[in-house]
Formats: sequence, structure tokens, C-alpha cells
Amino acid sequence: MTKLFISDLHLHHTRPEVTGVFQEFIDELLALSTPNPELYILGDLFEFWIGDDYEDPLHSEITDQLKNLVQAGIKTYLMHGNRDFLIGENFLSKTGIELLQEPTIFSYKNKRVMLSHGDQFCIDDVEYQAYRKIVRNREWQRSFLNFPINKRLEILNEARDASIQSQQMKSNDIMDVNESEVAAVIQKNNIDILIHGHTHRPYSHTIDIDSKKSVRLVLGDWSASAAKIIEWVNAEPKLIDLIN
Ligand SMILES: [Mn+2]
Repeated sequence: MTKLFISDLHLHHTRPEVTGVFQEFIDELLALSTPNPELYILGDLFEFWIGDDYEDPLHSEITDQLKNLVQAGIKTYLMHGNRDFLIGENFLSKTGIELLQEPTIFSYKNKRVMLSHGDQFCIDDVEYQAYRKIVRNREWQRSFLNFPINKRLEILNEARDASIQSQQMKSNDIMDVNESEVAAVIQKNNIDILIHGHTHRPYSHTIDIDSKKSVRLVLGDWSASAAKIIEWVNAEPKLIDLIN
């Protein structure tokens, strides 16, 4: 069985070329002979998601394609990212996708694996973590989803402008994961392989803790010319280029 991991596609109507790359990817999955792969989407599939009741043509198109994928027998999992954490029950039941809690830990091929979107490790960005705490609160989400669509779009655009401005002020290091935090989480949960996205810094890091080696695999974000995904076929998961 093959497990495939992707994240940070940031699908948006202003980037049709990335939607095209995703559509080709789905077609390739559908064309694969058995055994069927499993697909793990580790957050930020969409650039924004303001509720399952918001009808955006791109969102509907992708929802239909994911539904086809699941109906073709390809088990698909989704974890919320910081852009699409409002994906809800409606989307899940329409597509047949299974929601993963963050973090998700499981054993596979004798490895203990942790999946995360990754933003939880970026603790040096204190301002972002404070914002995350607010918007990940169920009460906040419930009242946000109760606003009319126009109001939700307004809040989204304000938040996006503020985020672009504050990111310009922050150093690159602040927006990456905090390595001691990663090491602490890996040690506490006895993890062999951590897979996450969010930082858009695809890489395979080796982490030594008390003579035990763990691996942190970081997924890439998608563009028309680059998309680093993880394929796990044999003993170890590997970062591969989807686009050559
Ligand atoms: Mn993200």
C-alpha cells in the first residue's frame, strides 16, 4: 500500500495553474492500478474557507473531485490547516473524507508516526500563536459561522491584510518551527517520523535525541512549477517532486 501526503496547495481562483496541477494529480491517482493509495491532506488545501455554506465555484469543483476520488476507493484524510480550519461536517459528508485530529499519531511499518499541519510548532511567533488560540476556539468559530457571508468575507480580508503586514516585519526564523519545541514533542510521544507542512520549507531533517534518531519531513507548498509531496511505499517515507 502507498501512502501519499500533501499540504499547502492554497487553492484559490487567482491561481488556476495550481488547481490544474491538483486536477492532474487526482487523475493520476484515479488511473493507478490497485492497490489503491491512501491520501493524507495535511492542511491548507484551500487558501481560505469561511464555512461549508459559502458557495465558491472553485470550492465546489474541488469538492466534486475529492468525492470522485473517495468513491473510486481511495481513502482520503484531511487535517485542518490555518487557512481552512473551518472545513466542517458538510464538506466531509459530501466528499466522504475523514477528518484527522491534530496531531494524529499512528504506527506504520514499525515506525511511530506523527502528522501535524505544523503551525503548532511555530511558537516563536507569539503574535500568531495568540491569534491561533482565538480562532481555534469553538465559541469563536460558532459566532463567526453565524455571521452572514459578506461579513465573514470582510473579516477574512481584514485578517489577511493584517497578516501580510505583520509577516513582512518578522524574520524568517520566527516563522519557522522552534526546534526545541519539535524535539520536546517528538521525545514526549516517542515519535520516529514527524510529517508536517505549513512552513513551505520542504526538507528531511534528522533529529538526534539521546542517541535515538528521528526524522522530521516537511512538505512543500504548491505552485505551477513546484510541489514537494511525500510518498511512502517502502520502509521509509520520501519527499518527492510531483512536478519534474
Ligand atoms: Mn499553513
